[in-house]
Amino acid sequence: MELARIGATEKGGVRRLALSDLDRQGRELTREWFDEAGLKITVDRIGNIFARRAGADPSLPPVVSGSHIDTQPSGGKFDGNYGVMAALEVVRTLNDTGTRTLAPFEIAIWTNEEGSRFVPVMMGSGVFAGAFSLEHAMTQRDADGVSVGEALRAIGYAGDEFVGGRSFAAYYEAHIEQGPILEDLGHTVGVVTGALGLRWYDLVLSGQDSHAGPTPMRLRRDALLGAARIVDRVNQIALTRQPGARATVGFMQVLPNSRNVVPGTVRMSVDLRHPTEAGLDDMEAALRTLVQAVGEECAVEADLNRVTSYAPVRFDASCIEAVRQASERLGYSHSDIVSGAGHDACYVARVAPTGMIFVPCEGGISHNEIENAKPEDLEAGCNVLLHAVLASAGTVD
Ligand code: HGY
Ligand code: MN
Ligand code: MN
Repeated sequence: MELARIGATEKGGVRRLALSDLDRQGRELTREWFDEAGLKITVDRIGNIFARRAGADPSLPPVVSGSHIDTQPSGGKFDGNYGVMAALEVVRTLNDTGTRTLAPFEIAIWTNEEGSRFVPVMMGSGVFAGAFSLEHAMTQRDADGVSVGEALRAIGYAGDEFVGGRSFAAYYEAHIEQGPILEDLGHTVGVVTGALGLRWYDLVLSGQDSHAGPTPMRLRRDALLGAARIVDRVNQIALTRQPGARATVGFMQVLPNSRNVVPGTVRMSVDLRHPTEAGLDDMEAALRTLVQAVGEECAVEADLNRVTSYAPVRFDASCIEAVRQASERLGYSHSDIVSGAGHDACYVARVAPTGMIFVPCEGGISHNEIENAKPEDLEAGCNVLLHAVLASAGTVD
């Protein structure tokens, strides 16, 4: 709740865009808490923060847990932030109980998970896992033309540490489900087995600006008409591939955006998700076909570019089992679940045994300022995280 005050919005949400000064303030506040907990902090070149608690055997690879503190423009208090706070709660509990783990334990805060201000999504964890290069990430620009490198330096988080190149004994991420499944089942814990694959596209439709009055309908090259047809047909791509497929147009710029000008240009996003790679290929083929058809129907040029993607993810069997065992031992109702959302865990899974713990959120609503979760569910997630971490890190008397 204290962290949620940084970037707090009127409606009780949080707007703390990646690499903004609010992100800096959030990083500073969590570092204060990490310092109080006696953790040793390092920052890598893409701004990922790692806060280390010593283990009895410092030579062992650490068990790591964390998430992100950057939010959507109209985000909630819990998306990402909960996972970082849960990892901090694990450290505080280990400190309070004087528990020594055999392996070191680290909290991770990953840079720019949301991919809203800067594409690609899950940027810090993606560089760490080698999904794309540091240079590729650093040169990406936001809508105002500010680069990741400039923004990182402006907030003082262009760290010294090399990005990645080290493995973890295990990585666990606690996160709200951001969908309705656990709440509908009345279950407290989601044992996350994997995540949908994702493909993001930028689409530019180029027609011709013209006067809304004298221009005959037959002569128009209306980019917004094309965009409207594409939005509907993108939706159909998912509706005809249920239950696994998801398709969304979330971003659109209409130019010149004047009520009496036929719009000549539209810039828009397309977000496709599916549980299988073959499913994503099929959806992408359908997208390319429909964009081509609409271009012809509306006499507009269509420039479609895939800007980021990752394959469907399967988490590590031993991490999944550790989460399930902990839920059983603690007496929490639980069910296996595949994540519809992307998470830093999706990239970390490429370089370390990885698992996730979901807890319900109210009405399954997220990426919305009203996002909410019950303290008892958040506590349950922390408890499962603590026991999964102990199972992987081992303890010494
Ligand atoms: O897009 C996602 O799934 C995540 O919220 N970044
Ligand atoms: Mn998230
Ligand atoms: Mn999110």
